Amino acid sequence: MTATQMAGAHSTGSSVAAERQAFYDCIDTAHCAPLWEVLHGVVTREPKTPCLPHLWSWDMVWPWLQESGKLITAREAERRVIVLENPGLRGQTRITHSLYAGLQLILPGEVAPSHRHSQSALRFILHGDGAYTTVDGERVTMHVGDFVITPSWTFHDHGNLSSEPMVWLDGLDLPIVELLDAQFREDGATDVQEARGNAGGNLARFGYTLKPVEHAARSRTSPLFWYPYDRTREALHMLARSEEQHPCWGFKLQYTNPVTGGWAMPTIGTFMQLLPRGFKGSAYRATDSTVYAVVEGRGRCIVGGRELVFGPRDVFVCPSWMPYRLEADEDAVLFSYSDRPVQQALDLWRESVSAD
Ligand code: 1HN
Repeated sequence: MTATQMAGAHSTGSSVAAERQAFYDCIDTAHCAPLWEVLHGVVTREPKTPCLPHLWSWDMVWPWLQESGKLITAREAERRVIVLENPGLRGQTRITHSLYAGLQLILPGEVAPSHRHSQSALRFILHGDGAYTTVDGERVTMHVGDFVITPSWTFHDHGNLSSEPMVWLDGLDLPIVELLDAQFREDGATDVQEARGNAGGNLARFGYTLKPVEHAARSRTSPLFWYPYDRTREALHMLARSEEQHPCWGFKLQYTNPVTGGWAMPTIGTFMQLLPRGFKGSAYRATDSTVYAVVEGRGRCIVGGRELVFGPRDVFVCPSWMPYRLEADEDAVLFSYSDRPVQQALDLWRESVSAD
């Protein structure tokens, strides 16, 4: 007997509902479901993200990072990180629907042991000076404002040979790789990789709009994996002297793979922008939820009826398609990252200016 026959042949209004429910219950037992009950919930007019705007202030998290340094060693934790969880995505280890963010502390003398995984990672240095990361045997010493890439499936360990704590923002494509069920991980043979050459070598090979003649790309990720802040800052200030500012984002540059001109990372777009003192940006929105980290200066992000007041080392997030405005009280430099390369590769990315 079919579900319809079970519910009876003569239908009144309420029996239609009962008939339908009986049908749904019947097909449910075989892992089937009626699309028409959910269609408008899954194909929405506009993005319907659970991601909420939020700011994590440095003044709030820094004491907690220091406390975490007393509770567990970097080696014991493997990575001593306080995850920044979006308030709309609690328990999901992510700052936007598609990306992860965390603040990692490494104390003087500590080692975060070598491993590799399919997830790509970025480090953006917020505090301290002189800790290193080694990526597939190449070591770089990191400074505030530097952007460093750990490409997918490359061994990486971190160490702090300086005399002060170092904190950086980790950005990973964890939720994207999880969505695709493509995750692998492996421990290194030793905790600390033997370093060959130095970061100067990486910069010399790829950091001057030149490349070694024998270079053949092995992955989509930029072969340049260290973008020192002094150069990025200089580029922004030179741009500000020679170009008109954009009404929404001031002066904004994206980090590129110097060999292809494409994104520095295949899954994560990375940017640095300068908002001149007194800047009052027009409203902007785009489909890539964006994570901002403040390098210099103070200002505000007006988003979702809230005012996120920012200063150095604060991290804040603007959700997909929600209009926001940026303002600066003093020259402000903001690093940001999002899933824009993925959306553009799939012809999904949209933006609109003055969306108020
Ligand atoms: C990871 O490998 C690091 O290598 C940091 O420093 C954060 C978060 C989730 C998964 C792997 C690192 C991470 C991570």
